[in-house]
Amino acid sequence: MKLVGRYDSPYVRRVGVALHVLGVPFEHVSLSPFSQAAEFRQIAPVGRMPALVLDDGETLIESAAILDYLDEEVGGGRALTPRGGPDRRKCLRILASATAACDKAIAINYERRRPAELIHAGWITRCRTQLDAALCELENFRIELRNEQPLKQIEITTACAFAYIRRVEPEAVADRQYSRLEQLSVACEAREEFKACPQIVSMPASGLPAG
Ligand SMILES: N[C@@H](CCC(=O)N[C@@H](CS)C(=O)NCC(=O)O)C(=O)O
Repeated sequence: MKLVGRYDSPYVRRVGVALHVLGVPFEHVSLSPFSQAAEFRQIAPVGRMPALVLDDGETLIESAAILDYLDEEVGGGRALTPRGGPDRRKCLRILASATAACDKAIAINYERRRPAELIHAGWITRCRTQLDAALCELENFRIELRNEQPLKQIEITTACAFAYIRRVEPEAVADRQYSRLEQLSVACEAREEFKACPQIVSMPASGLPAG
């Protein structure tokens, strides 16, 4: 199994951490859909990371679909997302806030890559308002990770989102206003599964950050 994409994408990182938590062996192919677009699209023509290439050659895209596949493979007892009922709805609601926060931070990040005269300040403001709302929701979900508690998808995705936002939009999480998210992030980043999937901050030859 091959995970294609760079860990500076919160979507790739959450799949990488999940694979480690589940103990599924995989090869990490750290390709960028930006600076290595041609090579990347030979594996996943849509050109978005992550992609998961299974041993029989089937290629999955979209992190939620990949995580769903992994949960199904390992079975109900080990799945990182509850399989049904109110617990599943609550989990999916939290994941929706976390991925919304990522989507908005990414939109801001991409907007800032445009030539200065083309940057739409009003669009950035709109996305920032949505990003702040998603972060507030996440903070109010009161997600905790105690010492012996196994990592599940709620903690994985929320911590990956928080780390990404802190890197690309640091002022959105300044002043320690999200103290519970800060604590969760510290607890998650200390786990071996997170350390195995470090965010890469190096700048590829294109001058564009990869994620
Ligand atoms: N909803 C998708 C989002 C994936 C996504 O936005 N990936 C970004 C990097 S963080 C990407 O590949 N961007 C390149 C592009 O869209 O052209 C998922 O969860 O997999």
